[in-house]
Amino acid sequence: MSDFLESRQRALSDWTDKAIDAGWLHAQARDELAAVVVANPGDLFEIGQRPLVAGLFGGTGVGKSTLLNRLAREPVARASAERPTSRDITVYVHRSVNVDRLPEELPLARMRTSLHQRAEYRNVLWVDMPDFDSIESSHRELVDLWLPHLDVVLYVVSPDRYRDDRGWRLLLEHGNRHAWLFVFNHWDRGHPEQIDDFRQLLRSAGLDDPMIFRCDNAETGRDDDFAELENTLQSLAETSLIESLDRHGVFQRLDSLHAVSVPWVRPLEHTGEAGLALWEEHWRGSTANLDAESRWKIPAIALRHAPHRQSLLSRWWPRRLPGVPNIALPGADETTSAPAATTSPDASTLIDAAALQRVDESIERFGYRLAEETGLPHAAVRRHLAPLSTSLPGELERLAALELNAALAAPGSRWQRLLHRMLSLLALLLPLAALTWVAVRVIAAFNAGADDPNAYLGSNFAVNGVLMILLAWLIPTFLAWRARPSLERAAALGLEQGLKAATDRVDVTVRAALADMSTEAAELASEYRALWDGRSEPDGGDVPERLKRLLMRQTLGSPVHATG
Ligand SMILES: Nc1nc2c(ncn2[C@@H]2O[C@H](COP(=O)(O)OP(=O)(O)OP(=O)(O)O)[C@@H](O)[C@H]2O)c(=O)[nH]1
Ligand SMILES: [Mg+2]
Repeated sequence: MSDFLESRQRALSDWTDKAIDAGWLHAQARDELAAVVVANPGDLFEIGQRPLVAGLFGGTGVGKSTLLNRLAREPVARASAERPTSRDITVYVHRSVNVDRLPEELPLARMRTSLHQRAEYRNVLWVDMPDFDSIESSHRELVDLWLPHLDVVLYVVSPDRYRDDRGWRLLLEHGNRHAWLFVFNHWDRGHPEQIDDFRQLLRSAGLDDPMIFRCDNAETGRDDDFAELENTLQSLAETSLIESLDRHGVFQRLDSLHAVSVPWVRPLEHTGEAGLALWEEHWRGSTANLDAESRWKIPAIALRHAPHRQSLLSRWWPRRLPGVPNIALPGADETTSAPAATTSPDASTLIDAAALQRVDESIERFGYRLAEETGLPHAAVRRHLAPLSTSLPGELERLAALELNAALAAPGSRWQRLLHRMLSLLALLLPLAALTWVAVRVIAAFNAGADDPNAYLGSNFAVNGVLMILLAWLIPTFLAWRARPSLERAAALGLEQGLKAATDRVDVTVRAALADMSTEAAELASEYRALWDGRSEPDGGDVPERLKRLLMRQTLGSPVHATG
């Protein structure tokens, strides 16, 4: 059973390391886990049959060693009026029991072993401990080291010591890890009301019907419960009861591991929705600011991208609309990229260094808010969001440049571009037609002039002809010039679209990072839950009736697996 506990502890420790490395857990979690006492009686023996480990526990001078000597019927432990008397652990055990497998943390130098051959205690290993309330701190340390290894704690009190504070604290602290028997020593000086009072106290601690044995070790002849105590201990030393106690102890220790670790898992659950809702709200505010800060730059940047209007006469049939500058795309291969940029990409779009910094700061601020408002560990949040500050800038610049290039490559609406082309065509065809007509008239007049000199054309025709050709060119050219789509407006539109595309991309990327974070957290949480799968504490029905009286109430049907 303790191997099972050990493997669970190791698995939990691996999980903890993983969660710490991923930033989901603070580094102190390792220490918190290490501080959970998982030592148990099974650690003292080889796997298989083992005796019941019963320890005498109590304040100084309550008569623990005297009681052990009485049980052993021989002076195995030093008992005296000197305070404190016992400085070391006395182990009283049957010769047949192998106690070689002591855990490293138990100091062998501070243990005396007394072997016996008494058949009635064959299955009980007695441990006489020093006083827990000693002025000697080493006594308390020894008690703390041995206590987890006890199946049954015989809490020994005396008439003047049963309300002891420290003993009470230890009882509440370790209550659910052991079976408890209570010995009211010095009964020769005790009063029945004290027993009732003590019983009442134990009830309030969670033991409904505690077993209290009155013992008069001075053997003054007063009626006591020593024989009953002996019988009870011998009956508890049955293999099935020891196994049951063993199982109970292991589950209680698992419960402690669970109790210390379960709060770590809470932030891992439901990370998704809270994060998304907060991001939506946060990014709405950030885009509004970014928009307000960027919009005023549009006219100036657009003007830089629009070439100065060419003169009316410079071109009348552009193969390509004039002056479309290709913005170099960030990240594009130099050799394959579009013709060299007329301006640097940084200044060409609204996504300049300042805007990128704003975005970066906004994501960083969001990380802090997320951690603060949802309780998510900031280290984990940062691990998922931080890479965006390297991957996003290039991508945003590229997107903005792409949108601007696209807008500049096709300025104006389709109809506007068609009208411009038709007018440009007319500006070519109409003067040609006028010229042809004038030429035909000139040739015809020249032919007729051979017979009739009056047939030659006069200066009036010359003036009118020139005027007609001029008008045939001027009117459509002027209209085509007017109808030409504005590159400045196209640039402004492209800049706006670039800004929107960039902010949309930030939104999508952060959402993806949050989704990744959420998946990672959910996987960790489910790995944690899997650690406790198949673990169920014996409920009240599984604990033998004889043991129930000795166990603290809250340990039965503990809420351990409800949360696991
Ligand atoms: N009258 C009377 N004296 C007792 C009884 N039990 C123990 N004593 C005496 O109480 C004194 C202390 O007993 P110990 O057995 O040394 O007490 P302890 O609890 O082991 O003390 P530490 O080892 O110091 O923790 C001794 O002088 C015992 O003889 C009892 O039931 N009645
Ligand atoms: Mg003693």
